[in-house]
Amino acid sequence: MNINRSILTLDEFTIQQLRDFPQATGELSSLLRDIGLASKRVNVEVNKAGLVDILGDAGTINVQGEDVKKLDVYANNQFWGVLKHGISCAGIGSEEMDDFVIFDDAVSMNSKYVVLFDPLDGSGNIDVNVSIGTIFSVFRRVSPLGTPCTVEDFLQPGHKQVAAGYVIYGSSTMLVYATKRGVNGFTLDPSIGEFTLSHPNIQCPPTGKIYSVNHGNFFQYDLPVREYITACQKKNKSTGGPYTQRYIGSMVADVHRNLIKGGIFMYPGTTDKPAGKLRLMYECNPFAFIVEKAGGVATDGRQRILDIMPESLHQRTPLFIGSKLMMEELDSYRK
Ligand code: P6P
Repeated sequence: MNINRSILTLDEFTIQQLRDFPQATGELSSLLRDIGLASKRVNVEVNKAGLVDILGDAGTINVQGEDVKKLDVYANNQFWGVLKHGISCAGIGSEEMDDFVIFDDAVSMNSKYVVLFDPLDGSGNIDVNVSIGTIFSVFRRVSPLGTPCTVEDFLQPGHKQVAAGYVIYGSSTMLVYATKRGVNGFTLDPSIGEFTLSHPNIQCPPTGKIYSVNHGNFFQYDLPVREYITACQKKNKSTGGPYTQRYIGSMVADVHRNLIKGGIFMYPGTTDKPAGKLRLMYECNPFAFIVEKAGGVATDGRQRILDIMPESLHQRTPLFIGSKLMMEELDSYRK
């Protein structure tokens, strides 16, 4: 009997990957399924955020100095819970928590991975019903199994990531993750409550017509960035300009669109904030890993994002990420 397996769920896909690589222990597959479960729980609350008293500020201020909204806290706790009670994670780092958290039970201390995440990025958009997202990054720990995880397990350069991904809570809910084997996208099918493989082997188009940047900071960007942005607005037979400017103000939504359609997303440093706004460990590193695995490029304006040696959990970096040829065009303004 020919069993139809054209539409694999996330669980079936990760288990299939396990069958294809028998030497794998299954911990990473299990970790990705745990993240999928937490995402489904967050999705339920995000979808009804406008209906219950979960909106509004939780009254606390997070380490970024931003008002924390209740949904942020709820999302943070969902990922914390599944990762702590799974079999794959020795500890977590989160945008919502000042320091990393060690899982000190025996099973967790014997787990191979640590996870960094932004539980609900773009949370300022929650109240106005704009797409928001979760971003996660997975490292193999460098400290000995059987001992508590250490800060060195988290502060690894991005090219050491084992997996990275994001969930976008938008017109549909999608989970996209990358491993060394490639980038795959799963769309939540509410009829069965499962993420189903909808975007196998995602490739970032080598060029595109979309540039994403906050024009309000234009005069604070350095000259090469200002010259490139200006060029994006001009007719140009060789590059197909003028381009279209699209900027939602929610990183997951902006980068996801450019990953699928082609484009460039920029959050440059400014005169006020030379390091930019976006965080390296749980925003820029995961997206840089994903976009590079899909054939794109990600830099801080000088070096690969994935080559940056981290110094602290919440450090920021300028970010330029997207289609290879558009990134090369941007670089030509720096030379
Ligand atoms: P700005 C959301 O707060 C966020 O961290 C990213 O999701 C988004 O890309 C960026 O900030 C938007 O920042 O300064 O342009 O409003």
